[in-house]
Amino acid sequence: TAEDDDISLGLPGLSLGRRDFMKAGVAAGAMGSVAGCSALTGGDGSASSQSTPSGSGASHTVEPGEHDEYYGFWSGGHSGELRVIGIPSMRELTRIPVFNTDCATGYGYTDDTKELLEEGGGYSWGDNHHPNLSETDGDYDGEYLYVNDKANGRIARVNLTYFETDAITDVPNMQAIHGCTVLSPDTKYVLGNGEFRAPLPNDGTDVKNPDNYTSLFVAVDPESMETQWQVKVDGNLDIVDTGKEGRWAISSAYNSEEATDIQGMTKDDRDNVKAFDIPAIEQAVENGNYEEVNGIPVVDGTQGSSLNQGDRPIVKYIPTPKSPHCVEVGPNGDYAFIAGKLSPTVTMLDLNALADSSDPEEVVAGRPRVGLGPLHTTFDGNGHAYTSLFIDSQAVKWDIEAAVEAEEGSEDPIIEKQDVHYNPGHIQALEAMTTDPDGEWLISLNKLSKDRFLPVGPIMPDNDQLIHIGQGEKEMELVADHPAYPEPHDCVFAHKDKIDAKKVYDKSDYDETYITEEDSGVERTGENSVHVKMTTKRSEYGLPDFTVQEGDEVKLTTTNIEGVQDIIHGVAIPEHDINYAVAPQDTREVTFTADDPGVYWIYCTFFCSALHLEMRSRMIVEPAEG
Ligand code: K7E
Ligand code: RUQ
Ligand code: CUA
Repeated sequence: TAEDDDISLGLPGLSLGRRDFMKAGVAAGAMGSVAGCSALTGGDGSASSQSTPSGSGASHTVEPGEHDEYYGFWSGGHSGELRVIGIPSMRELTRIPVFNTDCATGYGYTDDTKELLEEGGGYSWGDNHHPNLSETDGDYDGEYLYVNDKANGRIARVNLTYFETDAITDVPNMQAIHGCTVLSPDTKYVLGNGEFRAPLPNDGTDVKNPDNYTSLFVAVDPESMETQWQVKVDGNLDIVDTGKEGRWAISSAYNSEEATDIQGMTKDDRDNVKAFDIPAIEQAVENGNYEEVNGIPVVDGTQGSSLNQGDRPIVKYIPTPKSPHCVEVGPNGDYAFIAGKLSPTVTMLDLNALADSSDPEEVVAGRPRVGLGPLHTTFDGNGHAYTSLFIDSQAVKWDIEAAVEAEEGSEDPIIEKQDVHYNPGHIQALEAMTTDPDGEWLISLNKLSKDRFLPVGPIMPDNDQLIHIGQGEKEMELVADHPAYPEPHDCVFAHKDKIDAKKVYDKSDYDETYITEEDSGVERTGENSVHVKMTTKRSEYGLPDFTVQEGDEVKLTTTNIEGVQDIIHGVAIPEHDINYAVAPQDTREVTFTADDPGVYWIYCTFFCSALHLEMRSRMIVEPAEG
């Protein structure tokens, strides 16, 4: 845009074209930059046009008793959990606690889940943003889901057989992991972007000089969940996606200025997207070209590094308009799409040209002007890209090949714009991250719902909107609003046939701990410790009562011996902060201290039969002698 057509928003370097100015209020407010700027938009800061199309046609109704076609896995942001939502109905099917504790299931209360959280860093919360499904041959294999914790630099794995978190890795040397993806096509690694620059190691030496801070890129083994290697780079890494052939991981990045405040971070006109050459990095590690920090090989991928000077740099730095946000690689793997955030464009990188080109500008295949505040892009598999516009509050559909043909900055590739409500972050179409997206439905994860729902106090839900995109050339149609508790960032979808959820636990997973009705009993294991074993079934515990001594450490093992789907029993112990679920054929243990003499009625929290209320056991804690 021409200089004189720009109006400064008070941030060094952040300016918008005059005709876009009236739309800018919300973004300005959200970026915390211009006090009082929302007055310019007429008070509430809403974006300009927010009529809901009344057109009907696409139905997302799933009749009672019918199933959805797709699983949607939503990150829960700083709630720490994942949510599973059926598409197209948008019905919430379940939640999967990951970095949080959950009293509905007992996650974080039973010994195994307590240990998982403890060994995974010992924090009580996390901020999950980017859920990723494991892939085989570029398609979802239904085994695992991997998700980052932005807050504490962690990556967790969810087992999709049991819909249960089974591993959390607290990655050394990294404070915040923001971008997270799996390396296509066969999930060789789970990759994470360290967003916050910090001293390496961050142990209190040299804390004052930000020049010595660094941002890391990490590879974690998807099976062992162990950290394999890290690469240090210049600038702050943001989001990452990979090509389809296992060679390139493309990370957006901001703050090439390496400043510590917002003015400094947005000073320059350009930032550098990083293209990580995975086999070249592996080679460097193999050759011993690394420094070991806290047990992890850290390879130097900064611009000045000798590993970046030869014919095959381990990291290529590609200039893009300042502070880009997302990177998504299209279904055929030809292009990476980098949303401009502060630039109204999406930069397309030609991944096929990346290996041979020495001039970074050569790999820019297209740069359409899509609108204000582009954050994320998704794909329908029919040659279209859909980009979310945070400031314009729109989803814009555009033609990928037309954008390659068009001049940089051209609006010609744009096919259609759909208003969303309001201010979208991620946008995801069905199976868009595979080599064969399904089209049909699009979700716009809007950060603000404002007037779309009944007011529920000052903290309103987000608004995830379902948009029909059909196959081919159909117009986009807004079909449903869906309130979401704070705060989903991203979602990923798998066709129901790709997920094989178990209906009961597999007893062999619990060989050593599984107990039968005959095993039910109390065993004194030490002067101050007892092991209580009891089964659960409709509608009784294996022990009607048991007695322990004041001060005993009680280990309580419970097996649900039911073989029937969806018959869950709970084990709640009043005044001991214990409550957990035991699914059919599952075994769980809790360990606690019986500190207070008295009688405690253990009861079942899951409604399991007509006599559910009577499902009770009695823990008797006898006072210590003397
Ligand atoms: Cu754009 Cu964490 Cu994917 Cu949020 S990030 S919106
Ligand atoms: S009672 S089935 Cu909980 Cu008061 Cu209800
Ligand atoms: Cu068992 Cu209710």
